Amino acid sequence: MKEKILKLLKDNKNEFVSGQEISEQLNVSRTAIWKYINGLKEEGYEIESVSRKGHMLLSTPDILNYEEISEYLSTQHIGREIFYYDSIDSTNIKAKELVYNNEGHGTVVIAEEQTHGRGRLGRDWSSPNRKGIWMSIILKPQIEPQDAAKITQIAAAAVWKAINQIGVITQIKWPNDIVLNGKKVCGILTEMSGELNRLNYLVVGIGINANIDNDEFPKKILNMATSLKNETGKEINRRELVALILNNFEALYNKLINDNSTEEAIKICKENSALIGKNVRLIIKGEEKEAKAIDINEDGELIVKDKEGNISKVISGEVSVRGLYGYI
Ligand code: BT5
Repeated sequence: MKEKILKLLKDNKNEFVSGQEISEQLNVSRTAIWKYINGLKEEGYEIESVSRKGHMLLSTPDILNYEEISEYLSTQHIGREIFYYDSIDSTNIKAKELVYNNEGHGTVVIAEEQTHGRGRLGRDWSSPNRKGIWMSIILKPQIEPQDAAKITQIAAAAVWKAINQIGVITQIKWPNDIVLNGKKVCGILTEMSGELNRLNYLVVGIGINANIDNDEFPKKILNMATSLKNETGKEINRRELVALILNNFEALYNKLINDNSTEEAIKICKENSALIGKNVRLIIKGEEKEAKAIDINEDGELIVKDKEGNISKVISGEVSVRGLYGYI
């Protein structure tokens, strides 16, 4: 109901909508309307309420709840259920809890701030309040556990496409980063629960530095991290970007599930790769190896060639990839 009232106010922005009209159109009591309007005000919606005139929406807050995102959303399943939090430890952790409470495929968890945002291999992910997009998607696909890596490539391609749709051209640094001007603007953390040959569920965590200013990054990552706003000088519309990512993700994900095809996603990852053609350092469990990145195969694995000319596949799980002299 809250969503419907908000839509009515949005359809009549800067005009009063009377309590009577809301009550008749949505078949809800005047007392209930007050309750919903007060709830909206608490969330940061600026609404002027005048007796005998009604309610007028003056401004909407920059928040990532379902009501704001759904305006741009064209998916069937992904993001049709959104759990929205002001501040939580980690959206990936919350998503896993929700799966245990039977939350289904396509549910998305979004937080304005994470107090313990997580990267891969136990690393930290800095997630300042209202400055980025910190979200996790719950998936229950019928795929083999070894295909889970493809999902990270699909997510990377979806993010790349979405950022491209808002006019910014980035690069994808296999397996899980999006970079802009040589610095990281997005990281992806795919976590899986399953047995040897059966996948129970996946949680795809996506973190995007949208509007973070330089002084809001921890000092130790300033040399490798940046935000879309920092690089473009423009404030990013986070709700549009969230929806674009989910729209693209669902389309690419459906191709995997329905046609067993990763073609489009891998094409995006290859054509916009920050690594292919470059000499890189592969860091696996503390050991470093130098190689040239030459391709990404249809399973989402990186193909590299070592100094002796041997070609091998790198599987994403345990590896960090770095440039010879720095982050890329
Ligand atoms: C990642 O790990 O890049 C995966 C990040 C996933 C974050 C999302 S946010 C929503 C969801 N909920 C979570 O708790 N996590 C996911 P990795 O490749 O391991 O990179 C982590 C490293 O990136 C850290 O060790 C830092 O050096 C650096 N880093 C930390 N915060 C950053 C930020 N905001 N921007 C860029 N780099 C960052």
